[in-house]
Formats: sequence, structure tokens, C-alpha cells
Amino acid sequence: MKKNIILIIILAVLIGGGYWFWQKNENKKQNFVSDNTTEEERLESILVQTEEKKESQKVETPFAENREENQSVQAKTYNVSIKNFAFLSGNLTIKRGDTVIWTNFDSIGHTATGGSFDSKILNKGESFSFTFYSSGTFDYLCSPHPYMKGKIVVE
Ligand SMILES: [Cu+2]
Repeated sequence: MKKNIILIIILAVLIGGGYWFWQKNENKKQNFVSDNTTEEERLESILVQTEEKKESQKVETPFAENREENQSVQAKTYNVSIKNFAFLSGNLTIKRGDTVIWTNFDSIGHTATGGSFDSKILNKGESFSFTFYSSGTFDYLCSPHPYMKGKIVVE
């Protein structure tokens, strides 16, 4: 009886060890097969892996990239000329983040003065730039000549 039990244990150890050894060899064979691939194939698979990595990195930061793109695509600059006591293209409809640049072409000084911005006196050839970050309607005028009027609508 005892003999039988010992025999069974020995058999079990042998079978288990054999299985483990076989598994090890199988792994080796698989490694050998992949080692057997040509240099070209290996480079190709590395390329594919790096491309996949790049793709996954792209997916990780879509919002940041989109934000940058949107800002550069959407933000615009508008030019308003001050000529002959008038704002030319002085009435504009723009988007938040857009910038308006007023330039005085008259020999006499003018301003572009609204509720939230004031260029102060612009002499001939001088410019004033203002970026509108909040939406609303911004009426403005020239302080020395209040009949000179303009309006910026920010959507
Ligand atoms: Cu003026």
C-alpha cells in the first residue's frame, strides 16, 4: 500500500516535470521562430509598433491639440482706419478672442474710446490694438470728436 502511494507520487513528479520541460521547449521554439524572421520583417514590425505608439499618443492629447488649432484658426485681427474724421470699417462683428487694430491716418489726433478700452490720442501713423475676450456690443467714439462713432459686436 505504502509502495503504491510512493509510486504515484514519483509518477506525478515525473509527469509534472516532463510537462514543465515540454512547455519550456515550446517557448524556446516560438522564440526561435520569431528570431528566424528576416531583418526586414523585424524592422517592419518595429516601424509598425512605433506608428501604433504615435497613434496612441495622438489619441491621448486630442483636446490640447484641438485647442491650439482652434485658437490659431479662429483668432482674427481686424483693422480699422481712422481717416477724414471717421472710423472706416468702424462697425465690426467679430468673435471672442479677436483683435481690432485702429490706425490713425489723419494729421490730427484721434482716439478710439469705448467702455472697456481707450487708445488715448493717436497721432498720425500710430495704432492701438485691443483684444475682445468677452462678448457684447461695444460702442466707441473719438474723445475729441464725439460725432466720430463706431461699434464692435463681439459674438
Ligand atoms: Cu477724432
